[in-house]
Amino acid sequence: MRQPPGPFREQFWRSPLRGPWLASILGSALLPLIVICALTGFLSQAAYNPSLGDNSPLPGGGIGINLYFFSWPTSPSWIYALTQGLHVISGVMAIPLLLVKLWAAMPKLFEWPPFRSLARSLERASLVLLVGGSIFVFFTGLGNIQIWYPWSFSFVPAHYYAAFIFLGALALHVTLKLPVVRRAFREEGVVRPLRDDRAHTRAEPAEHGTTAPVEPAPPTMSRRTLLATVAAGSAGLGVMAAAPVIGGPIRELALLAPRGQSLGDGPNDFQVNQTAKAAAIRPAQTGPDWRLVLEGAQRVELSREELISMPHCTHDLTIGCVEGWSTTQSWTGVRLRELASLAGAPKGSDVEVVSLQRGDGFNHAVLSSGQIADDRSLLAFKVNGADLSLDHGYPARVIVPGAPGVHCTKWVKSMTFSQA
Ligand SMILES: Nc1nc2c(c(=O)[nH]1)N[C@H]1C(S)=C(S)[C@@H](COP(=O)(O)O)O[C@H]1N2
Ligand SMILES: [Mo]
Repeated sequence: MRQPPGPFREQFWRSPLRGPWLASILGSALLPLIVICALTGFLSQAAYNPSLGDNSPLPGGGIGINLYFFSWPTSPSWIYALTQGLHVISGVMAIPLLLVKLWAAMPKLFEWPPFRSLARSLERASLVLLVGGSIFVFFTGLGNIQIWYPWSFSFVPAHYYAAFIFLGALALHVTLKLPVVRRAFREEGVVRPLRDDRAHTRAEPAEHGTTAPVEPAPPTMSRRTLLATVAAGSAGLGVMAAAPVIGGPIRELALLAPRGQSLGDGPNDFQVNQTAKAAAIRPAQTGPDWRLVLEGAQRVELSREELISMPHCTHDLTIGCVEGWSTTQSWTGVRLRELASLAGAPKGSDVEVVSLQRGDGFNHAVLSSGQIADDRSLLAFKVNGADLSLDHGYPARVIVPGAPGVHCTKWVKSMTFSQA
């Protein structure tokens, strides 16, 4: 086959920075972030308690690939805020590294001839899954935290199953490239190339099958400038992603978070996921006619006054949202355990909580017996000493320590206790 012109010729790729060492250092920096992101991603799935009711965000509960094998804990109460925060922070921090890694590997995309041997062809096919999978997983993840869905498929299953493809291809890639990394670090040193300023920057030896250029251009920057720029970008994004997790005054640094604005006022002035308006909650539904319906061995209806007159308590609890923000507030309400016994719930019951809100998947959730049993799990009617605002779930909302925010149902209408 005649070699086509342009990028299909080795001479086209001239950056003196490209080569096995650069690929190795970028890969080594990227790998820990991806490992953290993957582990916390799978934990997020477990946190939904997917075996309860229709809690699983995956169709059919996970079609065979369900890594859920333990009951999500309620302690520490910020566990989900932490794991999901790490998922979003590590994922966002990986993006600049990933982009530069793709740039560094670009000549591979145009290697000619495309079919040299079966082994090489299989490796290249796996690169399609690696590159395509990584772009897909990071792009959809970024879209989700921006609440921006420029696609018509369902986010969670697509993001979840694509992660398997990406991670499978990555495992193969790491295995195949380990000798290359070893050799690059042995020959160039792990950090030695960082000592060279621009004047001393030399291309790595051009060898067939590597990304080191055969006709290097003069350097326009040193490797350390390139890596420092990427590291600064990664760290900057990390701070912006960590700000809404940590909260407090540094929340202002959450320049990437679309929910960075404050909603509500006074004691209710903290992050809102979906406003009452967006959830189409009508004032009449939350007025004096509102009743909380409890179903267990018996059916009990409570007005808000009756709910408030029950024994209640106050706890500082964290809402951790899947989108990577969290907020800790002081919640007052009746223990779920108390409501379970009032309804005559059978021992070991789960509870399905249903909202006044209609439609979307946010309007109900199933909580486990372990979550009900925790003394801090509340049907809250106050926050920070004031009545809940309509946006935070007035007349009453669930708050469960350690649970994903999405299970802390607002505008609760009914709670049905039943044995799993
Ligand atoms: N009925 C209802 N409850 C809901 C939601 C919702 O959209 N509708 N959003 C959930 C999500 S995803 C989160 S993170 C928390 C956020 O609670 P907040 O809006 O009071 O901060 O509420 C949860 N409860
Ligand atoms: Mo959320």
